[in-house]
Amino acid sequence: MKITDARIIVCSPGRNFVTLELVTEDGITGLGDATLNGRELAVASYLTEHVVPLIIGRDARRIEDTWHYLYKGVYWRRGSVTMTSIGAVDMALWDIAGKSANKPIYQLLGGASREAVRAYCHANGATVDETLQSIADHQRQGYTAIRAQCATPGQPDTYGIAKGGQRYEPAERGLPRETLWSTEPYLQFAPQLFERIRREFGPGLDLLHDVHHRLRPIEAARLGRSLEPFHLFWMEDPVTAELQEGFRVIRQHTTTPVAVGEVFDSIFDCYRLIQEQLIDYLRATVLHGGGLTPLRKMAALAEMYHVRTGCHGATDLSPVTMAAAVHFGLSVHNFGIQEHMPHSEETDRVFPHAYSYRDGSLYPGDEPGLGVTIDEALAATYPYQRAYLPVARLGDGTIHSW
Ligand code: GCO
Ligand code: MG
Repeated sequence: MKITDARIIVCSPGRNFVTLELVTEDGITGLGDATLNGRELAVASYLTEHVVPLIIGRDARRIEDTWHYLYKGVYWRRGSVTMTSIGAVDMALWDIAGKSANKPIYQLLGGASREAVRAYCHANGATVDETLQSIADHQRQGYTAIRAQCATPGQPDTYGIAKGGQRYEPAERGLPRETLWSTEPYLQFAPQLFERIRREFGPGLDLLHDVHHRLRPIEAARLGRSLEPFHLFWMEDPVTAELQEGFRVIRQHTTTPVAVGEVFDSIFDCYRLIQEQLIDYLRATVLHGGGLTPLRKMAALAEMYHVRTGCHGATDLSPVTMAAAVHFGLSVHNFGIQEHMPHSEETDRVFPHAYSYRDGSLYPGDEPGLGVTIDEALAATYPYQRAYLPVARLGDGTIHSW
């Protein structure tokens, strides 16, 4: 089953997406998400200039071989642009495999290990009261696991807070916005926030929190310890993900569970963290982790160490990645939870999909393959618009991790 055509579709229905469409000689199409937030055109060009010429004429059924051909063949291995490109090809090949077998992809991955893919949502607010309100609203929508973020008093630009009642979307059109970050007020405020949340909502609700790579190891250890009375489901990205030793410092001081991995691009980012039992949840995602093929291997290693999955699921991953994550989460034994940040209506109209949300969980639907299509005519009405994630500075002007 030869690949005869490959097209890259760049569109911006509310935010930018890059999509790879592969076509086989018998007319089956496969979709892969290729979106790398803030660096979209680098991936589009990598695919167009360097990957498409390599995959035309290849057998679409040779998923494992194609993955290694693109990974080992590049010589300059890894890096987010390379791995996002390989992830897009891998996803599209699995989509084709599912369609040619006339089965949803989870049926090719060992079948369902559970009835549904439990999802967590985002509740955020400029004040504690707004955050409490947002949690209550999401509980009414059926979520039983909720990520809570709140602006630290005096820091309106705190990570994760939506502006003026809009839905939260970190990338903004134009050049990057500069935000202000101050660690000490945050460390004092976070336990107060979770103390209020537990008081209002009781012990039953699963609570998550994203630190977004902002702390030094000993600061993260202090945060984890101060949050222990409120028994979080996880504390996410407490230190920068590349500082693996930092997780050892955190572990020495606190039992608050730790999640990391949304910026990981291979098993080499996480095998030590897993084997040394320094993390509890692996958040690598199908796309930026290089596709379903390597993500299943990461999950298999994690399973041996009782580390569970928790795939990144922000809106900068298109519905194609979200579908792949739902199929993966339904099938993999050590699934933990799936992030669910619903896409805008514009995005959902461009990418009609079979997966759906109901009562706190995601379901893949019965369509063969990933179960996502792209309305290309509609996509063409939303041309790419340059957008960046914000950057952060400390009060004295020093650049900090955003
Ligand atoms: C999350 C993430 C996102 C990232 C975004 C960057 O946990 O959902 O931290 O909100 O900021 O994906 O592109
Ligand atoms: Mg995060």
